[in-house]
Amino acid sequence: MLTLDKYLSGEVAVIKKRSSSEAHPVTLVLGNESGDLDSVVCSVILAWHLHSAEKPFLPLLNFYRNDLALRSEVVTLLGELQLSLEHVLYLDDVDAEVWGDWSVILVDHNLINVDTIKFLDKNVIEIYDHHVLERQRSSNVKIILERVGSCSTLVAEKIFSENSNVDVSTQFFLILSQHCYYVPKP
Ligand SMILES: [Mn+2]
Repeated sequence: MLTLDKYLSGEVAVIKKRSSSEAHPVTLVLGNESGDLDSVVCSVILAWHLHSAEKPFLPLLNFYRNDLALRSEVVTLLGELQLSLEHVLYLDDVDAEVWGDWSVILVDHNLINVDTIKFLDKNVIEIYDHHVLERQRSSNVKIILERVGSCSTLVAEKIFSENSNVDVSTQFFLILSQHCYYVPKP
């Protein structure tokens, strides 16, 4: 089993390189344009969880690479867990020609609103979200939408039910993300 650390530090760069040069389709896991901790964690961990050598998945962060530094809660948590997002995809990497037929899973939003990547909306196959539904339901798109405090709760439920061997730092990543958005009832 590929740990999250190994996936992010090695595997992601390999898939990225291969997929940019030839016809090697990838499924993208895309968070929302605020790029908050919930979106980043869901996109990174769900891509890691679904990835296999035969069917590659990559996280696509919905902002530019240089703007990661502005997301202090993401940077702090990555530092604590010694994880790097150097090799994942950002808006800088968008290539409409190569990505034209790539499938997309949306996390933490349910409609692509950013102009640069609007062409990907027709490729959405699955959605995990906790916001109000902005798109028409269709039989081609599987939608998991619950009005919970954070999308990472939905992703955590899926991952923990499908993999009982999630390593400790990945568990922390998921659990801390949920904690950031947990609003206690008054
Ligand atoms: Mn969220």
